[in-house]
Amino acid sequence: MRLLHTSDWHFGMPRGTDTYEADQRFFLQQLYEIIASEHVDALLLAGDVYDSSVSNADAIRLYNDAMTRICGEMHVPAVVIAGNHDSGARLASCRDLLRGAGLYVTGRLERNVEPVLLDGGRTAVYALPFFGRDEVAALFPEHRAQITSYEAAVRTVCDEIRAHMDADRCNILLAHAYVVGADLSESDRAARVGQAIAVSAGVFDGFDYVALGHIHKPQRITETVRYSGSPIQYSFGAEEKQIKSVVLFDTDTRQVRQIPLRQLHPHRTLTGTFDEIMQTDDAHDAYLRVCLTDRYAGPEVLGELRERFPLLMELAGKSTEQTGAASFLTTEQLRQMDETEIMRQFMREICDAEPNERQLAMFRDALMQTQEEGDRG
Ligand SMILES: [Mn+2]
Repeated sequence: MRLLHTSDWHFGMPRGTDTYEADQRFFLQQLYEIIASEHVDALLLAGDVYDSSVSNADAIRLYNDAMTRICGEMHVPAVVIAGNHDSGARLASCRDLLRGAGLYVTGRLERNVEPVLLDGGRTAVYALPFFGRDEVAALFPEHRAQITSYEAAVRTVCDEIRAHMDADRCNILLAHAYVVGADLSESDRAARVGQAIAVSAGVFDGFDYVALGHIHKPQRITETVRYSGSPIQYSFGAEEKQIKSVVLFDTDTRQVRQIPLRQLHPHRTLTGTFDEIMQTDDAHDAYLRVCLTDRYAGPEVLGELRERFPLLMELAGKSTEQTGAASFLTTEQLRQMDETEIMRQFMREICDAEPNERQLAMFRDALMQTQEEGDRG
């Protein structure tokens, strides 16, 4: 059978004062076409359906429309897990009822992971939502002493599945996790801060295909472990160059194929003098950030640029250093910063101010707690 792997839809993600809804609808249209033209038998959605655990009405409508179309009208079953951005309880509401409609949602980790059986029982999908180390320790009290790291927690869960798995089936694992060595983008900042929950790919040994979510760049980790990546470019920098895609996995041939997705509005950075940038004539459809080399990033300049480029999202000029306005970090820079530096940078970008001592102390407390508990960072 043919499984389509996707993740990190992030419905409801803000884009300045606007949203990505038009981009997300454009993606869904392509998804429906791919499901039909590639004769997809089931959809695997590896978490971060929503951008926020308190998703707004527009985001919920988008998810509702997608699942109604895929499961209800196209009669293609979908297996969905909650990511760290989702509220597992909300996502899995009415889950028993929805199974009857071909929508299999897992919001919370359970000790006995019952697989979703497809293709007359020839394919088994084990669906693991994002979980914390403490949850695993509570579910497996007899292993509590060994669960000293997040990786040990994930291994405990996978060992339990492997112990009950039927080797005659094609065994698929659906999970939301950060695998050591995965290549990050700027929209993965949460993952970078959550280094404490990184696991090695070896914990997923034994499955025929591991459909991962969490990291937004599509990438192959091993022969069988893969990130589909987000369907949409959600940040500037490295993500501008990524060709977003969904992954087709054939359970009979075990072949994997990436199917590229078009972007309604690609992210793009233009660097140059004001005149050079005003003369760029192929950037009208792009979400833009502009770095001026010869002018200050004042309101008049912004107004002029906006008139020519209505989708301008970020502007930096000569004065950036002094005013603390929008700053741009490469993934490489992000990698070299520690958590507190990333937080400082975040405050500068979002609040236009340095964090005070009280905020820094709160952040350190929260960070320490996260690292101790291996909690959702
Ligand atoms: Mn994500």
